[in-house]
Amino acid sequence: MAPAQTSPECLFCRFVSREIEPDVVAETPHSLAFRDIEPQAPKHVLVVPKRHVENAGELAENPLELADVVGLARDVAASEGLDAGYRLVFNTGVEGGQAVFHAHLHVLGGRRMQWPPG
Ligand code: DGP
Repeated sequence: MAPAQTSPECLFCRFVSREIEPDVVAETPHSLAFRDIEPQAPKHVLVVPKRHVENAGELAENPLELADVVGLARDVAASEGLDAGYRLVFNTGVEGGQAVFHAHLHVLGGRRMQWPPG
């Protein structure tokens, strides 16, 4: 897998390097999971690739890295006790609701999710 590359301007890269310490839940050599600062559900964790990629589409160019992110999200859901279910979301692009342009997978749970999303 490609070595981790960071972008000095990127908030989530600064979390990965621990220049800023997020509330870390779990990590692998390639992915980091931390609590969202604006939780939208009782449990809300973000899982990011340690390498700087802008969005989920770019992340998909490296299937092993994508699988690592999704696998860590699954493990976080289990460790957070989300046995009844949870939602995984990649907001992608401005119209997709993406505000931070370092790919991140939202893990949301602890309440019944609605559909369609807003
Ligand atoms: P998105 O809209 O998909 O780009 O989600 C960005 C998420 O990042 C949003 O749910 C809030 C979260 N976030 C923004 N700034 C911070 C921060 O400083 N710390 C943490 N833990 N989360 C942040």
